[in-house]
Amino acid sequence: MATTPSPNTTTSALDAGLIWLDGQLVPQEQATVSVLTHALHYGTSVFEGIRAYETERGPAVFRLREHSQRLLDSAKILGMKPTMTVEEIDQAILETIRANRRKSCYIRPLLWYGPESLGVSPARNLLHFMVATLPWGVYLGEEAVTKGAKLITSSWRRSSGDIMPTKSKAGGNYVNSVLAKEEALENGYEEALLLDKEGFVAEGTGENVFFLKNGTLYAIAHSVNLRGITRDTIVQLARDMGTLVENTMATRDELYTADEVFMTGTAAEVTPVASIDRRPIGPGVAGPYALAMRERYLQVVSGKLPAYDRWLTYVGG
Ligand code: PPE
Repeated sequence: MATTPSPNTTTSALDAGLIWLDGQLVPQEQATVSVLTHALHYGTSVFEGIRAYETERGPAVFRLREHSQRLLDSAKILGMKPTMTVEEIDQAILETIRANRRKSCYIRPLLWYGPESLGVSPARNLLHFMVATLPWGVYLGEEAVTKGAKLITSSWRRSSGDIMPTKSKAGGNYVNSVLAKEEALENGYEEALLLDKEGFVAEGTGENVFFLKNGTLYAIAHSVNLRGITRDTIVQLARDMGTLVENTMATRDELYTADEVFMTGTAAEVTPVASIDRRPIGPGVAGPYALAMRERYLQVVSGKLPAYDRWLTYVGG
């Protein structure tokens, strides 16, 4: 009989080191779950994506409290009842970074229903919590950052709010993103642009979208997209730089004729867009505003601009 490696013993290409699991730090190999885990069958998990950056005062987590709060909000939307406070989530994250002596990392906290019962209702399932820290570089590849990413409008629409709770970073929601991402990559693009069911631009598979036209920066308005923490950061940085910023709905053709388009997210940071549906955006290269904004963002997250120090939580040792 062919042997399939047990999912619990498969070695992972990821190097998470020590993982916080239900109140203690355990080696990655021991941080495993049952195949009867409710979340594995029904997508009943909520997660966050957070980054810590190297600064002159050691590693610092960017907008930690907002991410921990959004994790709790995501759980609330699903009707989960975590017993942890926002402070306890912050502390678990900081402790995991310290235990792994990370200088910079991507942080993935996850809350999920366990294997205590099978069936759609999670009424008898316990909530579990983990935090993993991973070394992670640029999200959409170096080339996307320097030359601009190539986007394709997805044949998959972003789920609407009456079908999926799109303001929750729920595991199940990401099937939509996985389908769109695979389709884009298989067709030779770096990222998908997802429209909502009315045809308005929603977001990327893991990023919010901005465009620049005649000196005004337009942030795609909140609808079925995630309330991005990076989006909020960029809006504030742009206003502080004297840029006029507006929230707007937009159809895909409005992006085609923008001077610049860029995407934002914890993983993607600020990623310029070179083309959408094979149409060059502006001259078809990474735009100067997006590149300047990326530079500014990287200065802020690494503690180089004291005016934004309030967004940094120093990990300490
Ligand atoms: N939209 C979606 C659908 C999304 O997943 C993210 C984050 C954003 C917008 C931007 O949100 P914020 O990080 O708060 O600015 N995507 C996370 C997961 C990426 C992944 O591949 O996994 C992230 O960037 O960490």
